Amino acid sequence: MNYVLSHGDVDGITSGAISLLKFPGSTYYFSKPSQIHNDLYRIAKERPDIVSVSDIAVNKKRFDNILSALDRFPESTEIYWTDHHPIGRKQKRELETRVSLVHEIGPSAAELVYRRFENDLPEHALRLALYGAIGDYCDNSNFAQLHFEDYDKRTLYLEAGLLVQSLQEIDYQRESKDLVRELALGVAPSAMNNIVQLAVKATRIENEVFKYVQTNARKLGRVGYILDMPIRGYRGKSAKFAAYLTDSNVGISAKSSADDVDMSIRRRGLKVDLNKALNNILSGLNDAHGGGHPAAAGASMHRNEFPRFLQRLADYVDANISRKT
Ligand SMILES: [Mn+2]
Repeated sequence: MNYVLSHGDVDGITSGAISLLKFPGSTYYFSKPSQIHNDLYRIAKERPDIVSVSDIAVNKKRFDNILSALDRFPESTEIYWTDHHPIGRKQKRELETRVSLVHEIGPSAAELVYRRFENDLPEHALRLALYGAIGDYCDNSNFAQLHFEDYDKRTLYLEAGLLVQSLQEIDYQRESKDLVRELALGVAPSAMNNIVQLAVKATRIENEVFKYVQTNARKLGRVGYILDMPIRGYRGKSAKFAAYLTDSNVGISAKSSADDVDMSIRRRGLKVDLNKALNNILSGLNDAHGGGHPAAAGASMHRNEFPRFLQRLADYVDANISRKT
C-alpha cells in the first residue's frame, strides 16, 4: 500500500494529484503542519512501501514528533518529502537522514513534485504544476515562466483561477478528494460543472467581502485589519483587501472564538518577511504560534493578546521600513 499526503489548497491538491500520477493507486490524505505527525504515526502502522508528502511545512514545534513518527516506519518504506516552506538548516539536515527530501524556496510544491518525477508523468501533469504555481503566487519561477509559453497562459490562469475560487466553497476533506482524482485523470477544471459553479459563486461572495472590508477595516500604524467577518473563509483574500483598503503595508483578517483568535496575514508593497516577523513577535505572547511564507502567513493566540500583537507587529513593520530608508 502507498500513501500520498498533501495540503488542501491549490498547490497542495495539484502537487498531490501529480504524486498520484507517479504512484497510481495510492491512498490519498489531506494533512497540515499541525497534524502531519499524527497522520504519519497512523500510516506507519500499515507498513507502506511508499509515502509521498508534499506542500506540508515542517513545524518547529512539532519537529520532534515528526521525527519519532518517521522512526515508526520500517526501513523498507520509501518516503518522498517535497516542500517549499522555510525550514531551519538543522531540521532540514535531520529530515534528510530519514526521508528523500526535495526542498527549494521560490517554486511551488506542485512544480517541485513535477520536476522531481517529470520522466514518469503524462503531459497533463505539466498543467497541474502550473496551476499549483499560480495558486501559490509562485508563477514567477523560471520553470513556470518557461512553460507558460507552451500553452496560452491566459487560459491557464482561468483554469487555475477556477480551482482557487471553488476551493473557497468546498468542504476540503470530502469533496476535494474527488477533485484530486479528477485532476489526476486529466479532467480540466473548466470541464467540471460543479467546480465552475462554485468558482462563480465564490467570486461573487469575494466581491461582497471586498465591500465589507471597505467599510469595516481598521488600521494601526502600517497594519490594516478586519476582525470577525460575518462569513467563513476568505481570510487570505480579506487580509489583502484590509491592507489595500487602509493603505497599509500589512493586512490581517482575524476570527475570534471563546478563547482564541486566529488570523491570516499578508504583506503589500513591502519586503518585510512575515515569517521572520512572527518568529520575532509571537514569543512572549500567551498561547501564540504561527508562521508561513515571507509574503503570506498565519497565526493564532489567546484572544486577550490580540491588541498587544497588533501593536508589536505595527512597531516591527515601522522599524523595518526605517531601516531600509
Ligand atoms: Mn504551497
